[in-house]
Amino acid sequence: MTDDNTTIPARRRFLRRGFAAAVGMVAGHGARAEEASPPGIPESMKAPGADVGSQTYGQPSRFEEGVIRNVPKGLKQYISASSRTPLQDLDGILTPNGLFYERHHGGIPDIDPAQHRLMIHGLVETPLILTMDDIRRFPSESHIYFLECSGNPGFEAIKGKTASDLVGLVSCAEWTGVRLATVLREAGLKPEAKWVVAEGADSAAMTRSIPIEKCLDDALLVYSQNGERLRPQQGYPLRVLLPGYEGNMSVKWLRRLNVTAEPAYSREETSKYTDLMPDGTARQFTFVMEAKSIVTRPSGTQRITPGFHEITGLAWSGRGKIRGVQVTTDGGRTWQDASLQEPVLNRALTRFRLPWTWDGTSTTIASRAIDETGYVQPSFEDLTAVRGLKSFYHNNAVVPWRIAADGEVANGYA
Ligand SMILES: Nc1nc2c(c(=O)[nH]1)N[C@H]1C(S)=C(S)[C@@H](COP(=O)(O)O)O[C@H]1N2
Ligand SMILES: [Mo]
Repeated sequence: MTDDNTTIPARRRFLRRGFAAAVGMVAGHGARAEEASPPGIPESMKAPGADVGSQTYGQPSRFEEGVIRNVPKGLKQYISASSRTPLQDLDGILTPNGLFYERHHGGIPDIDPAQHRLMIHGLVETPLILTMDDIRRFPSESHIYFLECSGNPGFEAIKGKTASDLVGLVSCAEWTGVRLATVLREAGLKPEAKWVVAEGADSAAMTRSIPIEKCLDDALLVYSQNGERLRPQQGYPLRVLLPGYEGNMSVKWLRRLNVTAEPAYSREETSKYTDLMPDGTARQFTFVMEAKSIVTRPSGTQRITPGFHEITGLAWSGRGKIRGVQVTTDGGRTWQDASLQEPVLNRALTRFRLPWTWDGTSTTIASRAIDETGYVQPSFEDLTAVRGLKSFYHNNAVVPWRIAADGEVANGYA
């Protein structure tokens, strides 16, 4: 291979010189960058690379070290804390395990699976205490589902800067485990059984009541996520996964299932995770996460230049599949259908895309999701007209991004 500039058309030569000069200004390595650029031979081709197994558990490229979970400032207390998925940096629909959002109320416990037990008792014929080996002997299933915290974001928290600040408490994974129904049938449900109260083995003793219909439908006891065992942050070695329901009910570090006739009325279903309405009453047991979407690119703090851009983002619904996503590029005057990436899965994140040419004038872009029930994601005005401003949970409003004439993208609410 030769590095003969005379064979390159004049225009490309100009671009190469321009690029090298720009790099040179920043890094002072213009000449070396130019040598490494095609058709030159980069250093990576001149000597063998790192050995196999140099990372026995693989890590992303060192150049991706900025793609990390976002821990809200001011909430950085380990007892009750959260971290958000960097949605604006990810492609596709699956969240890598190291970037899956975290929300925990009592720190992350360190549990030895050999010591861990799951007790099933209450309104059952045969109370059971199961080891992790017992649980893995049941027939298993794998499904791709999203998980979303119902405080994503709270009603007052729409002032965030990035897509992650605004709705980073949602992620999506392939979950493997056993149907909760299978394990409950093994214990034998008594006819009065109406609720199953799940309890976590963390210092928060997170306790949530799950209606029996959900337990006998698609509820899972999960031990693996994206092919490997759950991470400690996600409930290792065992968690509940309730597809489409608010994340809080998917109890992590699961140690107990108490089958009851009544809900437990625990802290997380009375003082928290209820929705105060304008008339002073509260909605309780608001389980399902309604349809929602967000444009992840271009999105807050990014900067675009005039010309072609693919608008892309994520949509999801706790009620089933996404039927469509509409995108506005003119502040809501007109809406166009985005294309949906196959497969469009039940209660999973769905990737949407719309080709767009930005003319360089300031505007606002946004997406709205429509799910298979026909429900349309509301604007914040429409949502608060019904729900008022005293609510905290279940804000599924449209997220607008304002694009300034200089290409800076910012939160359209702020
Ligand atoms: N035992 C236990 N389970 C829990 C929690 C907890 O603090 N303790 N947090 C809940 C909340 S509020 C959410 S949103 C999800 C978060 O799951 P993740 O951290 O795997 O994303 O777990 C739920 N399950
Ligand atoms: Mo949550």
